[in-house]
Amino acid sequence: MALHRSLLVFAVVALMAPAISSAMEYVVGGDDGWKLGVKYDDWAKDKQFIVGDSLVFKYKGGSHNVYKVTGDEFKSCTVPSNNSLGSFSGNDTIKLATAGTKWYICGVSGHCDGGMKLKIMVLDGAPAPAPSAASTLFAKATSFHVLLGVIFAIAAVIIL
Ligand SMILES: [Cu+2]
Repeated sequence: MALHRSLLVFAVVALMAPAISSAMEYVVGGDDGWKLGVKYDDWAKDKQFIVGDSLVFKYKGGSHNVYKVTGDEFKSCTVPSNNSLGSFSGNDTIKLATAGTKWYICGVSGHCDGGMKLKIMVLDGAPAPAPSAASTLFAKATSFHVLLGVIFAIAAVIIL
């Protein structure tokens, strides 16, 4: 009986572990990447960014860039005189180190006004339980862990 219970516990842990321990890496804009003509509000709205996650800005090198800006600079599309993010390669990874609202824009003339601006909210620690928690959990779980969890759950049910 103790063995069966431990199998169930293992199944639950296998399903939940990725959501607890794995930092996520988000490609900004998904398959579209970082370019003109993408609604980044829409892309960001169903995502929960947690401290330790990363954003990856993908674009054709030289065509765009990424500046981390303040809320005011975001609103007015003001490009700061120096870029805290360093160089631009077209595959720029930015680690979300602190909680709070973060703003990013493209510094190429006209691009921010053209929609290349991203505003996200970064949360401290694991997300609070919410109606969408199950879908978030599922999205965060790798298929390997899901498979592992399902196998152990089925095994536990058969044995019991
Ligand atoms: Cu641009």
